Amino acid sequence: MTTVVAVPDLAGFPALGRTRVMGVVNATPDSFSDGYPTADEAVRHGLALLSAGADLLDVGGESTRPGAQRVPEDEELQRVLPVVQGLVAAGAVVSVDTMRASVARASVQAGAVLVNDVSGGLADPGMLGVVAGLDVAYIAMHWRGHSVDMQQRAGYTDVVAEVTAELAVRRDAALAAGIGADRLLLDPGLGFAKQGPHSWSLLHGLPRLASLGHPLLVGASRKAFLGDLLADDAGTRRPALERDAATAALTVVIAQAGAWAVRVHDVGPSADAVRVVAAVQP
Ligand code: PMM
Repeated sequence: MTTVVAVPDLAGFPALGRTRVMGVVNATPDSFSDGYPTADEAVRHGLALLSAGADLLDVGGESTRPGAQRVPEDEELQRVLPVVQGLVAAGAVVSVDTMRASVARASVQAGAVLVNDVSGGLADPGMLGVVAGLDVAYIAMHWRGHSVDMQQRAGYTDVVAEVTAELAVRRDAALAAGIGADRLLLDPGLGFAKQGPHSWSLLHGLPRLASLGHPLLVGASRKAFLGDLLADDAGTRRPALERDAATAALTVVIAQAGAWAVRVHDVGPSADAVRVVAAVQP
């Protein structure tokens, strides 16, 4: 049987002895699998994810699906802030999914306790310093460029070694900017400048990424590599909304590797899965 690795702690979050489940709240009209364009709809969806067992909610106002164009800053703020405020008021632990320091700052002022930056501080030169000053947890994801052309950057000789090395550079930048080592999470960025085989290799290589010494967050939910794996006999990709069982299966794999959190759209099955994995521990 696979050995289950202990889940590392993160300052400001009580130890649960299991992988956490982060529910995705896309306050967007154009994310790849869902999206809640009004604040009311997004808050309602977040509350449903909490009822389904989410430990925390990740609110984003800018789609990062392959090919996506950037959203103007004021629009991102308008999308995200009322949702962060509504969910914080309802007692949720809220993370903000943004590449912009201004959105991170405003969201933390509205009660968010985690900044999820898919660019690992590369998109906005002000991000790392702002987060350091806010004294909240920070997720640095592996990223090679904006979504509009990121898949052209999916060239690797040894994807696990290269992603580990590139994340080590982002870790060093975050620490140098003053983000506490016990506040920093790392994320391999499945599907971001990655072809399907790269994402599978990274899932296999999670222990190597964990050797960087920081808790890991992994977002596999509904991603294209699952659609390819589950394609029908004619080769048609399984649609995004029909990838949730495979996502839950991956939650088991990711939790067994000792990740701090999985980021998922369909929370219930993953909330069960992380508890099952924890119960199997010796
Ligand atoms: N994936 C998406 C968005 N944000 N953040 C982190 N840290 N890791 C991810 O893998 C990740 C992310 C894309 O999914 P979505 O468009 O459904 O939110």
